[in-house]
Amino acid sequence: LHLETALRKAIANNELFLVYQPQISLTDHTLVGVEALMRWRRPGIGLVLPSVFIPIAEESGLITDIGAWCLETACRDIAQLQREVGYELSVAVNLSPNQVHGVHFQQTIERALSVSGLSPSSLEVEITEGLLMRDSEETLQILEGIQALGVTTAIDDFGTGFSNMSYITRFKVDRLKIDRSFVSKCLTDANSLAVTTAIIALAHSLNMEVIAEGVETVDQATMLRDLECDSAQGYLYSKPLTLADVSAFTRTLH
Ligand code: G
Ligand code: G
Ligand code: MN
Ligand code: NA
Repeated sequence: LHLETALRKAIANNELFLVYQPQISLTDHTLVGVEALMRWRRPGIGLVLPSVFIPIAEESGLITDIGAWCLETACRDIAQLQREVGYELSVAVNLSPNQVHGVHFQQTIERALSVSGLSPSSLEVEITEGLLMRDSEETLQILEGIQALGVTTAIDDFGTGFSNMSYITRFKVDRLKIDRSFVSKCLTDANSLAVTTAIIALAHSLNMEVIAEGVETVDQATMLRDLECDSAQGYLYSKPLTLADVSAFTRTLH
């Protein structure tokens, strides 16, 4: 409850901020996008990670306001970054299941796009398999509503959720994100390599893009490129950065 009270004040007090992790094309090594990751700097305490405060935000209902703040901030920041770098890179925002099912979710997305001026095609929302599995009809309608705006969807941590993939034949996902638990072992564990290979084949056979998460070594990146994975993110390229540092990062790639 103590933490919930503090979190309630965090938005108004500007204690929340976003960092952005670069996503790199495995074919031409350009920066294709960034994933927005939330952080909370608590006065007198220090940095609090989302694994700690997102569950509290979900249980308390604060996720609606925090999620709206995140969407709007990410869209404004990336619209500014696009003006600076002069090309269209995308931003991926993580969604909580409760946020998607909250009232006015579609308006929240529309508002973030309109106040920022960001092109809808530059916004990607990351959802979990769990969201697609529960009360599917309503969920699919909400997601199709935001896709109709031009926003794209990605399934986060793909391969770690439930094994029922029937949703994939019902809903046109734009991108799969291979969970880093497979990526980190794809050179040392035959089963992880088999799963990684299968996810890439599944994505491409359904006309989806595929990105590998948690790429830490050149050998992993080379393997993923050979498997025709489209893009990658991970400490090999960059940890999550402030907006100013992303801008500087783009100048190091050529
Ligand atoms: O960067 P990091 O270790 O902090 O992120 C951990 C996890 O927290 C991410 O995998 C992501 O699922 C979740 N997360 C980060 N930012 C957000 C956010 O803005 N909204 C939601 N719902 N989850 C987030
Ligand atoms: O949304 P998601 O759960 O995928 O968030 C990504 C998380 O993974 C963040 O917490 C981020 O800091 C972390 N991360 C990003 N790149 C790497 C990496 O190369 N290795 C490891 N171990 N963690 C990473
Ligand atoms: Mn994510
Ligand atoms: Na993930």
